Amino acid sequence: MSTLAKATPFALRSLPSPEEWNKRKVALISGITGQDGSYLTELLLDKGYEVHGIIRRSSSFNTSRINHLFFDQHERKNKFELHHGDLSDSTNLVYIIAQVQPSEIYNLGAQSHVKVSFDMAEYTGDVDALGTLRLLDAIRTCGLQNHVRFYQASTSELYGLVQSVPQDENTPFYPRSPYGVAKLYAFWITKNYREAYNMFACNGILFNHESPRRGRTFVTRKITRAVADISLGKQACLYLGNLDAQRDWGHARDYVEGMWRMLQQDTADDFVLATGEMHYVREFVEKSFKVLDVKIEWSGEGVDEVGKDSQTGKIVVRVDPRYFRPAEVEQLLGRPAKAERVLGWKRNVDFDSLVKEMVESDLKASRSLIEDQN
Ligand code: NDP
Ligand code: GDR
Repeated sequence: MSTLAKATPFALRSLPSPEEWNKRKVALISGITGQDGSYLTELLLDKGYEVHGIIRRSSSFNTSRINHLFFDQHERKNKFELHHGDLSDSTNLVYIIAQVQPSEIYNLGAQSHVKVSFDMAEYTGDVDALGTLRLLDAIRTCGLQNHVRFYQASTSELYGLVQSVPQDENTPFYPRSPYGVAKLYAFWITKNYREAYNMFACNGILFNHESPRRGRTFVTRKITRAVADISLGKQACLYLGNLDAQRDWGHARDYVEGMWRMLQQDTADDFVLATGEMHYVREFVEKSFKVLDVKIEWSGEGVDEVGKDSQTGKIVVRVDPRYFRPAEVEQLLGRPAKAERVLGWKRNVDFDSLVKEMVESDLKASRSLIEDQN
């Protein structure tokens, strides 16, 4: 097919049946440079997919999480391509979809930081809410609404203010941040396009998932980096916000497997992915220090609460109200029974193993930085 014909945005040519189209295994990922995008790319390449990613232009490199996949191409032939784009640019999305002709689209791109969304509410709404609409409409503009399978990165932040735990597909939503509200729109527009246009569009309602590739300002990675740096004498103290928040933390690698499974079903649906276990932020701190044999003793209350190294008596954790949020989500605990039953999905990595992997990875990175400087 000529390049021009391939790039024709409207369905001017006859398409194969959706079944035939789907056999091609061509995936397009927005947010490919993020934590989940990198694990999902690995998974799909392993499964023999041709993978395309939308990448934002940046003045500095933003591909650190996927660089190894480029290098890999010298060893192992895989089909992996990046396209400059942005969820705020409709025309660009139409053009990319027309060029790539994907059989599956994973919409992982987002301003994904809850606290930042209070500072950048309009931008978060534009990218996380309208960005999803733009992508769905780009699929329709290309005439691929009955051919492309669409995954939307929905979130446990939709539950927000706790009404009941555990939370599952039937629990009502009550988002507590501009991020949560934007994702609420994205959830419903995905469902609406499924019902209105018979699109194969799924929401994965994913509870927190972490890894050594987690962004550095999310609480788990902030903790594991600090624990590594404190143990090496590079940092004195870790400053955190709400230590009493509870989260259901899993490993990102397990969760991208669930995303893929959702798009392999006969019918599109929405699924919760979670571990079914909940821990306090404070517990994540304790476990992280424990990996390095440091026991934390807590004293004080509220903003005066501190965590001391029980052996040395040094204060290694303090509360800084700067990290409090205008409205907080106190408790998230998922019930992944539907995903387990229908998708055959199950998390493999437990809480202790997740914490250990993250601390050890940050320790290794921090040590090699010292060696580089010497
Ligand atoms: P990250 O923050 O690690 O990655 C976000 C990705 O989105 C990055 O690739 C980023 O690009 C890209 N992005 C940001 N803004 C835009 C934009 N305007 N146009 C195109 N791309 C953009 O998030 P995660 O990988 O952790 O999460 C993936 C998705 O899943 C997100 O939508 C998040 O909201 C959602 N989610 C995450 C959960 C988690 O616990 N991790 C739980 C539930 C949902 P760049 O690298 O250039 O910044
Ligand atoms: P969350 O993750 O808001 O759940 O969103 P984050 O790790 O930012 O916060 C988890 C909890 O920890 C508390 N907390 C702190 N958080 C940060 N970032 N920094 C701190 O210093 C700190 N101290 C305490 C927070 O108040 C909160 O209660 C993540 C993102 O990946 C979203 O994109 C995703 O949708 C949800 O998980 C599910």
